[in-house]
Amino acid sequence: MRLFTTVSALALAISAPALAHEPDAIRADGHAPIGVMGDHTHEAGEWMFSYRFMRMEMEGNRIGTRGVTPAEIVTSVANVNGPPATLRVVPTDMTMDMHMLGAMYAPNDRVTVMMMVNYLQNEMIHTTFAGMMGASELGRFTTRSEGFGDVKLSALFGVVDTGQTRLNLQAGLSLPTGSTGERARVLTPMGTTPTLVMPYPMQLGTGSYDPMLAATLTHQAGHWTFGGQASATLRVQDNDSGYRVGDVAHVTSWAGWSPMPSWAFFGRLEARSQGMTHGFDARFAAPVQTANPAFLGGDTVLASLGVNWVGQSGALRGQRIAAELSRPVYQDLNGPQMERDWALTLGWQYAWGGGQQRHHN
Ligand SMILES: [Cu+2]
Repeated sequence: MRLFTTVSALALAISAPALAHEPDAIRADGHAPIGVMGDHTHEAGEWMFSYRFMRMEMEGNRIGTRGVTPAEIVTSVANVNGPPATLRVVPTDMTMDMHMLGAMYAPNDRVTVMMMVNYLQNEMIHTTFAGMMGASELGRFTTRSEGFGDVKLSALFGVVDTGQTRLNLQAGLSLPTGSTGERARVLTPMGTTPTLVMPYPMQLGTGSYDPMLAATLTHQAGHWTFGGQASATLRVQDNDSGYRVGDVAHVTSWAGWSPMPSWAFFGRLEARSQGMTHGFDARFAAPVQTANPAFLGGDTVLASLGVNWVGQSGALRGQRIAAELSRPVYQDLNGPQMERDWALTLGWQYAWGGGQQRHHN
């Protein structure tokens, strides 16, 4: 009985409407974990500027759900660009750094427009195997690509907003501003080092106008917040290089706990499915898996932990800082393909203008 009383008192203390006593408080859980885009809208006249940095590490390879070694790849996987009959070069590590600048503006309470500009830095480490067959290592080399990616424009429509429950729909377009012709020096199985156009994963853009659609539902209940988002990016046209990157379907859901308005802690699951690349770019003629359009895409499930902080007073009021770390829990890849290891996203967001920052409460 005493335990029950204690638990009740504790529950009451936790669920006490502390937030209601601070009508001016800005809630950290008013935004989704930083890895989610387009989760919230703004009120008429409000602007938001954001910067996100994401580092993603990939290490090792798999075919489907099974890990494969470089030696196994170069002795068993056919080279569609042959001869040689099998692949001779294997990527082993990749680091992707993405700097994302975002701007949001709400011309009215119903519509928020959003623009995102990415600057990408990719690095891929490869092992080259000597000659036309066998698994004798010749050497290693690293390729790099860097530059602006595809600019994304979209509009968010607030469909439901009860204060606690919100639903928004997003429609957008990814513009082909990122290069599809990045080159790098490689080490061939014959020991030569020509400069070639790099295969699909090292290019900075898709080369096509890609429509994007999303729906996001969030619900706040006391110190808890729940959210879910489903989105799709469609590749509806071949690019000038003769190929079309696979469509992406994506769902994610999260739960957040906010012990006080300034802080929110999140757990999130994310599933992503990408189709194979269609068509073929004849410039990518190397005996490496990344030059085969059938070895792109697959299904991935990620689990993430995140934290949001928002300043309440003075110059820090409305400044948001957030971090999210993700690890894959399931990967079924059209492979051989490099597998994800971990990703870290850091972000800063600031909104101003408008009225009482209704959507940031
Ligand atoms: Cu915003």
